[in-house]
Amino acid sequence: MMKSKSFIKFSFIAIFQIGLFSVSVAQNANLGRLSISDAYVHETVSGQTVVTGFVKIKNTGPADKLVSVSTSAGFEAQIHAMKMEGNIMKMAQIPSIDIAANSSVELTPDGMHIMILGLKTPVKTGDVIKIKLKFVNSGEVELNFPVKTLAPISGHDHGKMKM
Ligand SMILES: [Cu+2]
Repeated sequence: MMKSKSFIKFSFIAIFQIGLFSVSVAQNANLGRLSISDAYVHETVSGQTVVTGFVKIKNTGPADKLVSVSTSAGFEAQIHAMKMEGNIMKMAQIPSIDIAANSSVELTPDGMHIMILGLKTPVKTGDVIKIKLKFVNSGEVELNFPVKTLAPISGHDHGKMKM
């Protein structure tokens, strides 16, 4: 009896640690001729079940294409772009992101981004979400997307400075 109980306990701890502290996934990756860097997601606010992810992709090889994103952190991950509808900026799902030969593509808050829908638990600064990126030519890689706070960190937002 004692043996099986402690076995269950150890199994539980092992699974728990794999989920939280896996170090096999990096924040930057080289995948074929692609170098992927600066991955992050925005911190969620209370009640928010979507989160946006951003990353830089530098291609020193032939043309490639980001064809899918996936994560176990939410029910679904999509590739999104911003587009103007009248005077309103709206986001819409797009099927893929072209990465031209010898070029760089940056996913940014005002441009193309990764959108995770149905986030299972809220995330805050210090947390990490794993997102898998799949490219048509270079294959796939899973990256750590650390959570960054939404507040501006540069000194350019003078509106929020106390005078
Ligand atoms: Cu979006």
